Parts: sequence; C-alpha cells; structure tokens
Amino acid sequence: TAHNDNSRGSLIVLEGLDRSGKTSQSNRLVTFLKEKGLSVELWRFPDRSTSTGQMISAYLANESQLDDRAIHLLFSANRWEKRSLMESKVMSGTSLIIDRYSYSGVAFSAAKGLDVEWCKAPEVGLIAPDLVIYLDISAEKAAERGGYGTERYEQLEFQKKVAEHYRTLYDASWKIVDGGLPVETLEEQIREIALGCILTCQKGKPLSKLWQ
Ligand code: 2DT
Repeated sequence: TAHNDNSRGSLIVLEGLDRSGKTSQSNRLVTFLKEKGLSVELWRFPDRSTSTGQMISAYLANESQLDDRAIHLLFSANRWEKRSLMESKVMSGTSLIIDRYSYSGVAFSAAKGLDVEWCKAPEVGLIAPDLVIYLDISAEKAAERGGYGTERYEQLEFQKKVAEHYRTLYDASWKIVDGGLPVETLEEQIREIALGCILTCQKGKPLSKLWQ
C-alpha cells in the first residue's frame, strides 16, 4: 500500500464520546501506518494552536463564557481555517487521521439544544471525510473509565445527549466499532478498516464535500 506518486491520501476521522478511546486509537493508527511506510499525519479538532483555537481552549477550560452559537461558529471557523491545508496534504498523497471533526461540532452543540440544521449549516462545504470511525460506547461505560476531566462537557448527562445526536449523523462513510473492546482488538479492527479506505482513495475515489 505504499502510495504511487500521483495517488491521493485519505481523510479519516475518529469520533466518539469523551473517554471512548479516540485519542489513543488515533495515535496507535498513525504509528501503524507510518511503520507501513505511508505518508500520514495526526490532526485534531479543536486545533488549539491557532488564535481561534485559543479562544476555544479558554472556553472549554471554563476560563471564558461565550454564547452557544458564538462558540459553535468558532469551532467551525477552526475547521475552515485548516481547509486548504487539509486539501493540499490529501491531494499530495498524505493521509490525515483526525481526532474529531464536524460531527463533534454538531453533536455537542445540538446536545445544548441548538437546532441540528442550524448547527450543520456552517460545516457545509468542508471536505467530507472518506471514512468516519465511530467508537461506540455508552456514556455510563465511558464515565467508569477513570472518570471525566474538568472540561466543560465532561458530564454524564450531557454525554448521553451527545451520544443521541451522534446517532442521527450516521451515513455511508461511517464505520461503527465497539469502543468497549480490549484496546488491541479494537486497534486491529481499526487498522483493517483504515487500510481498506486508504486503498480505495489511492485508486482514485474523488474527494467530496460535507452535507451538500
Ligand atoms: P477534546 O477533549 O477532544 O480536545 O475536545 N467539541 C469539539 C465541540 O463542542 N465542537 C467541535 O467542533 C469539536 C471539534 C468536544 C474538546 C471538546 O470540544 C468539543 C469535546
């Protein structure tokens, strides 16, 4: 699966509740793909390194208050500011493994009671992932894993609502895996799904846009 000179990379997103294992599985997947000789980068949203990202980070740490719609649009802007780099990386053959994307954007804001269509609107036209791997785990089970941190959304009742909204976003690009499996078993499943996706993209599957 080493890539040909003109084949494109893949955009692979991992989604799931807090403590579903996304971050550690993203890391493991990137290490595996690099060892295979593939060109791959690990990205995450929010990208806290930009000025928008710093506003988001302060909000998540409860160091600032923002209107629900204002923070929603900041999360979205934080993706738009990375869109062209994302496209050039993928088109030049690098695969991006992304820890959270627009699905988190919609599921978390909708869980606060914002209208789902309103939440989707600013995401329309971003690059659509080739594959979304959803680490399925109940909010209760996730909470048992050493507990949540101190960030704003890390509460059981809220996470239950997030899970309900994630469920409404499933589409053909999603693969749902059992986030309750042992780490190595899950890692193996994710490798296989990701490699399949990378191969399909190398063969020329076109990039598409989100929700239009
Ligand atoms: P991390 O703990 O993974 O850094 O996530 N979130 C994330 C949103 O509300 N909207 C978004 O668009 C994104 C990408 C999910 C930080 C928290 O931010 C939430 C958890």
